[in-house]
Amino acid sequence: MSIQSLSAFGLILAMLSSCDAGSKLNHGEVLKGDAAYSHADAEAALESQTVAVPTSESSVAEAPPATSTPTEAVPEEEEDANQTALEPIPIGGAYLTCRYQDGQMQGSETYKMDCLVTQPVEVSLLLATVQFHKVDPQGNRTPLTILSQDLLGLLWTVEEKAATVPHNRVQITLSALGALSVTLTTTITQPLALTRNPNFWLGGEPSNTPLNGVDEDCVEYSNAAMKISHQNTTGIATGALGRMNDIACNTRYNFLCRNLSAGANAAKWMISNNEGAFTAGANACPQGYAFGIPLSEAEVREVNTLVDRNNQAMNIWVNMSDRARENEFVVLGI
Ligand SMILES: [Ca+2]
Ligand SMILES: [Ca+2]
Repeated sequence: MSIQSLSAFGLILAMLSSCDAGSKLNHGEVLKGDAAYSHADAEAALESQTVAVPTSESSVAEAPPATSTPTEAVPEEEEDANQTALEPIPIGGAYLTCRYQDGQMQGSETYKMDCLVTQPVEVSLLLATVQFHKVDPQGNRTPLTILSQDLLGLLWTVEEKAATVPHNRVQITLSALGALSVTLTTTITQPLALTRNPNFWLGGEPSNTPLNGVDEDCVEYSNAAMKISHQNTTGIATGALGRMNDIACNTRYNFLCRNLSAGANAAKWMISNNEGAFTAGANACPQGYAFGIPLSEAEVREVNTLVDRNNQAMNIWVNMSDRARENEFVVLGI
């Protein structure tokens, strides 16, 4: 059978037959904005990219961390003699990569990412139903909106609401004939970089004012009393919602924690009991919560209400920094 003429049904059969039923594959590569690839990228992303090929949509499985290199994972007969360093590595099955679009404004209600399904053969998806989901750490799935799709390039632009941005797993489910389906899961490895929204920052911030040679690369969040103190100290007024300031990452604060389950009975936001430097945020929050940051205007109002319960001037850490690249503030996924 000609692989190039496979329908969506054939694609799914091809996927399922490319591995033992119920088995788990580990593949990975980085989706570049210009669709260029390299072996180095693929190997760098390998540990965090997973592909799960369940036997039905209701039995989505998560692959374990990769333990082999892409080269080792390639069956001999599927290696492509024409492959170059700029092409995806053929690995015997499809896999998903997603990347947030650049230049998105902090405080947007929705955020966009580009997702690519990569596979070593050209197939048609014209008959398939396609669904995208964001997956939280408990496995709860929230559907994403498909804004555009390129079925020949297997490239989709999808959109999510701000509340699911902290979750960094994305799934695509391809279904055909109402029966067979394949779900591919990926973990977003590139953080969401945001265009700074001045309404969310204290007046004159971020300033990156180095102290003793240490840059200000992590973001503190002020309550109302601290905001007034900042205004009095600097003489620069702050807008109604502005609470953020960049400060040295080794400062010690408590952490903002976000509830990981949408719709849970527990509070959506809380402040950690323990304090620490910014890098301690990954382990600072109790079970069911993770180091977070308000992403929409509505969430900023929620967090302002939380921190303003304390009448004493105080700051807490929120999960944003420009440590990797000066003045590029990014949100790390959970
Ligand atoms: Ca900085
Ligand atoms: Ca500052």
